[in-house]
Amino acid sequence: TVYPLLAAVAAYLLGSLSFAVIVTRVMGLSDPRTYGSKNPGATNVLRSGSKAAAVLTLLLDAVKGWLPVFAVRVWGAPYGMEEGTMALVGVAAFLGHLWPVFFRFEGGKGVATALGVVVGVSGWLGLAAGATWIIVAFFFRYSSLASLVAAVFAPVYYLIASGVVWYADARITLALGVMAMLLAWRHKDNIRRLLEGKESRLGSKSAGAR
Ligand code: NKO
Repeated sequence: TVYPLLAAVAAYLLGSLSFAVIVTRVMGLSDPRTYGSKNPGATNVLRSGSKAAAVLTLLLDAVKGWLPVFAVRVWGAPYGMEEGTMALVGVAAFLGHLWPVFFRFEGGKGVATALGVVVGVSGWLGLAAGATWIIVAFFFRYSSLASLVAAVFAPVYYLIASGVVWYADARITLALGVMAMLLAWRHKDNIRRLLEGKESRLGSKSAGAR
């Protein structure tokens, strides 16, 4: 049937809503693509000084990853959509965030949206990935490093818990792996700065990266 394809297109369009840009625009703050790391993401919005705008960006960018996965889980069955389509729409929303059709295909790094997708797959998995991010961020004070470590561990947690908490679905596993790899690739400048000791720390008053 054509339903999974329609759902994927809808998820991609939803993912294309770059909330870092939208939230800052609505709140009358400057465009995050013009300062700091230039990344339209919650971390860079935080560099504007507005915690409220950063939290709102994180929340909305996560919701757009979670909603399509959740919707397929709850309403998909009568249309023949299950795990495979959940994986598909999750990746579609993630790709929308990275390459948004509404913003000249210049999007973010996918951390918050991937978190939303992971929460949609399993609240426990989301909790584990989120806790990983928080622990790394707490000890090292680098948002990017925390994101990279959490992204590597998310598929690992999913596989470890399979057979214990659930049976790993190959398509969900693939979706997590693809998202983790694209997320890491989008952090290549961050990785270089981390290695050079030039990455900006969370809460630092410096202008940020670059
Ligand atoms: O501006 O380049 P920057 O320093 O801003 O930003 C680097 C940063 C970009 O990401 C963000 C979003 C911040 C979200 C914080 C809470 C995240 C909890 C993450 C769990 C990640 C799960 C990934 C699963 C992958 C399959 O990195």
